Amino acid sequence: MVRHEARRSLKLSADADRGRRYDVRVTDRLAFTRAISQSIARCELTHLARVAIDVDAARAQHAGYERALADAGCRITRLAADDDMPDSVFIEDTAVVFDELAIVARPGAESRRREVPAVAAALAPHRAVSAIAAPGTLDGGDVLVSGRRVFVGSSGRTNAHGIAQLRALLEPHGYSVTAVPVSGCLHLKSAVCVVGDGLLLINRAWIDAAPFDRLTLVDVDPSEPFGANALRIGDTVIAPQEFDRTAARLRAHGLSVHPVPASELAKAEGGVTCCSLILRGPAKAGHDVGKADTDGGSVRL
Ligand code: CIR
Repeated sequence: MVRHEARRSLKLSADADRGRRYDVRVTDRLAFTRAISQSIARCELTHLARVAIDVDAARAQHAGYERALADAGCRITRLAADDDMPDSVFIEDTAVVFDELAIVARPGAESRRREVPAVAAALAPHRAVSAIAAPGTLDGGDVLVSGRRVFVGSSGRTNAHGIAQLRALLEPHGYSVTAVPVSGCLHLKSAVCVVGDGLLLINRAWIDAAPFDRLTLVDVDPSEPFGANALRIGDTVIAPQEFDRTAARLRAHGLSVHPVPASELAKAEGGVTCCSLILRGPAKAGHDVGKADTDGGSVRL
């Protein structure tokens, strides 16, 4: 199957009825997403004032995001959530996945630690799973990977123990781990994200660019400070449609930008990287993590 045909079939799959299983297609990426909790109004907030979130609008935008993931070649599994997980949709923070292993995080916000077990269970069929342990804390939003270089934010959510544990897990696999102080924003990836091979999108007002030597930096438009959070999948960069000036800068670098509406979850301090965990490599043949989406299980789109 040629690639555009694979993408088309994936899109059709994503548009199919919820809960309907589809055949394993030609794809080299899995994306785990998680449902938006009915209790998202009680989400953690650090830098923003609380404003009302329209849950239906947020879910519609999230569905559009999942379609963008499918268009980029991902096979999607959406995990279920519950009222005791207001921030469940921000699945990125619960784990970091490498080709060699998955590392289950220990989120810095205590309210978010109950999100972790279901994610660990979903990843277990695909990777050897290690975990950050107390007193370590680590949010996946603080971990940026560029080739074998891993940058980890030292932030309000990720502490020195978490960083040391991450380093100990990754160095045997040939990764370098560099700690980067984060103070002006929630996570490292609020301020800087990978958008291409050796190419970062950055808001230098929020992060010191010095650690990112030997990488090419694209600056966000100064009027769009939240624009640095973009999700690169293969040749596509999924980015909030609200930040069209920054998108123009990415396109000027030859990148293909897929804009998605992301304004509702932005009120919960979430961006586009936060809403998925992307794994390279096909699922194990015959493996099935799909189930109902209302009982703590998951549903494949
Ligand atoms: C939180 O504060 O944990 C959530 N309200 C937002 C998390 C966003 N996640 C991310 O940037 N990786």
